[in-house]
Amino acid sequence: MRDKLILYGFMIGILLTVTVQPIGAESASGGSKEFTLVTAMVAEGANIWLPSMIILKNGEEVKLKLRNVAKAEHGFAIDELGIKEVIPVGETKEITIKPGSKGVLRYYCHLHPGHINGQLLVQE
Ligand SMILES: [Cu+2]
Repeated sequence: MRDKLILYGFMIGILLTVTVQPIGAESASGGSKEFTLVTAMVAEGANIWLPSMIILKNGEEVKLKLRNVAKAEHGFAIDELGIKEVIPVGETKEITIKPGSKGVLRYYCHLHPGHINGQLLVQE
């Protein structure tokens, strides 16, 4: 009986390990990178996109899934790449980016000046 319980506990542990995927993790499917970014409020009136930093290679095509779980619509903009999206409450928007030069690009919400910026670090 005790051995069975231990076995069940072990199996549940394996299930959790396999199904829980960290937010922002790159996907291994198809060889292309994919990140999920989620809106989060870190303090009253202070919103961020999580993760707040993404590192990728120059010329690499990356899919970003922008999930807005906040109670208001938020924007997602990267000036250097000509990206300016508005994500309604509860929705997810998929965009593909392909940076053409290395450096640090900021991503931010163009709707709320108080929204804290994130950084896209593009490496050689
Ligand atoms: Cu915002």
